[in-house]
Amino acid sequence: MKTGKVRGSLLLVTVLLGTGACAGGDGSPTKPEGTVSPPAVTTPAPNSMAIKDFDYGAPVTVSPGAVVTVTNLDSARHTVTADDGGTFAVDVAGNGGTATFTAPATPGNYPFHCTYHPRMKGSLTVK
Ligand SMILES: [Cu+2]
Repeated sequence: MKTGKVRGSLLLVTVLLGTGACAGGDGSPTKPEGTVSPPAVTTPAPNSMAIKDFDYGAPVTVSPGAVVTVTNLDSARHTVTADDGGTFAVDVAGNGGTATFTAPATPGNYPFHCTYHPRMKGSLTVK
């Protein structure tokens, strides 16, 4: 008897919005349509980040003082701890646990890490 944890069916919507009128010339690769990739990494909602596979994902940009929601999709517990030690620090339980912290009021770039897994590095931009 299995209790499947069915989550993440709303992840598909964000993916579809990514290909629009990109007039840039940065050479971003275009995925062929019809290729169904697993819902592994998606763009998180504003003021939120998701930890998955011991990875914080893309750098997150928030407004000064914003409340940032962290979701931990791993089974292991993680933290989001500012490298300076005091600006912000939050402990996030595994298996879909969430926590929030308040972004710094001063614009800037704030690198952070996981205290349990020091090789985990992330970056928060406040502007
Ligand atoms: Cu960790």
